[in-house]
Amino acid sequence: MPETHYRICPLCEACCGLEVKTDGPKVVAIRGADNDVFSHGYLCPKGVSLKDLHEDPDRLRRPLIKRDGVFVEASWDEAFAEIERRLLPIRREHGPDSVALTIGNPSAHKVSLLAYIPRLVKALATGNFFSASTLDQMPKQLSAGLMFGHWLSIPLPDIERCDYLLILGANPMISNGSLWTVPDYRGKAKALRARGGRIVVVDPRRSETAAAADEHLAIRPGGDALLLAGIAHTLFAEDLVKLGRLQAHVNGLEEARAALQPFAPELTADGCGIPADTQRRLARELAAAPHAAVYGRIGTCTTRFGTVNSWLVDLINVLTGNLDREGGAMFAKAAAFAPNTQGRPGSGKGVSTGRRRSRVSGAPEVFGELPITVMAEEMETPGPGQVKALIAIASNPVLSAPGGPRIAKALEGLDFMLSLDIYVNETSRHADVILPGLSPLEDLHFDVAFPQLSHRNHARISGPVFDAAPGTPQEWQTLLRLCALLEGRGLDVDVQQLDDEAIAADVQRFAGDQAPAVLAALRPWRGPERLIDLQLRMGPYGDQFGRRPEGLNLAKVKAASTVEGGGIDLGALTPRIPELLRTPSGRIELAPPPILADLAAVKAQPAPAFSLIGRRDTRSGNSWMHNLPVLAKGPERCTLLVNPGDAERLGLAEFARVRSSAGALVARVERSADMSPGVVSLPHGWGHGLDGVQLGVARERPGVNMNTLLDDAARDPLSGNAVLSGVAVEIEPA
Ligand SMILES: Nc1nc2c(c(=O)[nH]1)N[C@H]1C(S)=C(S)[C@@H](COP(=O)(O)OP(=O)(O)OC[C@H]3O[C@@H](n4cnc5c(=O)[nH]c(N)nc54)[C@H](O)[C@@H]3O)O[C@H]1N2
Ligand SMILES: Nc1nc2c(c(=O)[nH]1)N[C@H]1C(S)=C(S)[C@@H](COP(=O)(O)OP(=O)(O)OC[C@H]3O[C@@H](n4cnc5c(=O)[nH]c(N)nc54)[C@H](O)[C@@H]3O)O[C@H]1N2
Ligand code: SF4
Ligand SMILES: [Mo]
Repeated sequence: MPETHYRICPLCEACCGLEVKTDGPKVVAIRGADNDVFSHGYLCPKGVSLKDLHEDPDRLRRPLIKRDGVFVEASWDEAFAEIERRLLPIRREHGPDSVALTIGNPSAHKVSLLAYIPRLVKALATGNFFSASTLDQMPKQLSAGLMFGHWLSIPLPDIERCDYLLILGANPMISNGSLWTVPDYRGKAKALRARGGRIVVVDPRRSETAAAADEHLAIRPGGDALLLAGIAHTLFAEDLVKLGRLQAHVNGLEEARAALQPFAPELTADGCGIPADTQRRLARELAAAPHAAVYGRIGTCTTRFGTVNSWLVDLINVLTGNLDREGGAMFAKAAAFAPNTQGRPGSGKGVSTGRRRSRVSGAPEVFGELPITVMAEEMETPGPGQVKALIAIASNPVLSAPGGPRIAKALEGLDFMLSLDIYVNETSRHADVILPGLSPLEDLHFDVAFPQLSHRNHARISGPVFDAAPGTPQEWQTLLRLCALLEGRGLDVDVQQLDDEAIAADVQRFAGDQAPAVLAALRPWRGPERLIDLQLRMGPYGDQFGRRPEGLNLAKVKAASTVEGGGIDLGALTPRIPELLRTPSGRIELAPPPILADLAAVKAQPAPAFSLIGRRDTRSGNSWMHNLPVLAKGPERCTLLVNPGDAERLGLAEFARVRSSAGALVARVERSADMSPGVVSLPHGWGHGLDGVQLGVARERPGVNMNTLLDDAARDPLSGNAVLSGVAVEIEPA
């Protein structure tokens, strides 16, 4: 019987609502759900690939245990017994820090993982906690935490009401947005320009987003701090600062002014490659536009001054009166799980970092995490506190982090490694046990993180399209079982009971003496659904367990999230300051001391012969979607983009050797007039040709791992984020 299902796509931050047509156990078609209140029918080729992912014969369906170097299928009970036998003695003998944890990108898209990983973190109690955040957005989290009091209070462009958008280091036309959940950026950008607005894109490459904008400024890689400081300097120098409503809610304006004094555009121009008069013009245009927003992403985060950049972006939004104003850079108000809607409104504890440091390099902890680029050295370096075992959840650092070969070697040296993953890939091939997750089509989907970053407020949920094979646990059940093992409760646990205990503790924290009544009200639900119901009902739109009967609860959101309904629209973003703030002062901190101290270190760097930058393409998702036929077809994508003049001068033909201080590789050359002279680009997430990788499709065109060229010691010292862009390389024909 043909059936039509509604399903939210878990493959990127756009969170599109999809319509999945099935016939029995087969997926017949996937398209955008026209009735989705948020994505209105938009989808990209990756959404369609959920069919291939579901059917992929290489996708793991059963646990694997490595015996004599070879993976063999095992039952879930056997796999947990192996974990108990091998992992627990290591922890007992060497202490909690000896077991590291690393969390990868897909975790952010799965309620089954994201809502339950905190329980594992607590049970493990390890100081060696790593994630993809330090390859990505940690600088933005830190600047937002220092300025607004919580690391998830991140402003994003209100694109539908904005008429001047300055984008730095982001390519939403391809990435579909990041820390900015904005399905169909292309359509929204077009509409912005059609109503007379203007988009300016700052990028060393004429990216797809730059090509579709009014103006492209080819910055020198790593030059954003100079450019942004030049703009902020001009706002002060030309008396263009107008805080408007925010006047009463800021601290540190004079400190910020003084710190930016040395950055006159005439002095920053050479270092960033953007002429002084252009910098001044940008400042004036931002100040004059009725509704303007500055947005910076990966290209601004993954550099030495990632935190300074992230702060400058929001500082400029404040100085031009555009922060928290319609059409400017605003804050979402999520229906559930949003820390900035919980606790006392208007002030809070704020954030702190550096409460401890990594053992080998002394890198400071940020929000409980250490930089993922210190993970290998913590495994390699003997002594008390050495990492002897690893739990990797949806994480592929061998391809996604700098120094992949070093990481692979360090993993080989571990006494035990457990992967929660759906493939035997570059990282999980090193595991002793692999526990698979489900196909997304077998999974419940509710976005925990991205409604906190969405350009419009909404509440949606989607249920499984297919039942999982009998006896296959959902990932939250796997995590709870792991927690029980670590807590010494053994193998024979009742997962349902573990879940009941966990929720009871949550409810106690939230509801105090109302806890028994709240627990009773949640009774129809189990697992993540119960957590979601709790969060929705206590959230800013919630029914408050009956005190606001017209409010939201899970049953209502479910009923509205169907092929016919596509969720609940909660409206355009609304101003949230001061209510959102959780700084101790109850104000926006414009001049956080650690950031001002690092700003003083910003200066022009000598230009290398060539700078290497990254890129993403439509049919990729970091390191793991290259095994899906619908995405893998078409021209080769792992190519080195080189400016045609540079290619000519170097005499490059089909292949080039790329060398850095960290490594070397040979890549296929693609000449591109979109590249600035002296800048070359390679995508990340490739290099599938390693021994033991069981990815039949991806191995046919494995590509090369650009992260072998990156130095794992290069970090933003404030956030611990890796430097992934603007790396000096030499190029020669090969
Ligand atoms: N040079 C360079 N490197 C980069 C970047 C860059 O721009 N340039 N970008 C960085 C960024 S932003 C990020 S986020 C990281 C991403 O790097 P990672 O966090 O390592 O994420 P992925 O590469 O997406 O790998 C995801 C892993 O999760 C597995 N997986 C997929 N779905 C599931 C599931 O449902 N359950 C489980 N348990 N596992 C699953 C996949 O098989 C894969 O092993 O890469 C970073 N690396
Ligand atoms: N199709 C696809 N979509 C994805 C992903 C994917 O792998 N494929 N990954 C997802 C993930 S995990 C993330 S975090 C997001 C990231 O989403 P985005 O932040 O939009 O990431 P990119 O597409 O890598 O765009 C970064 C841009 O920064 C530019 N850049 C590089 N160095 C510099 C610099 O020094 N200064 C400036 N101003 N620009 C610079 C690059 O040329 C590039 O165009 O994308 C997500 N969406
Ligand atoms: S844009 Fe992102 S969320 Fe939308 S269909 Fe593509 S991968 Fe899925
Ligand atoms: Mo990312």
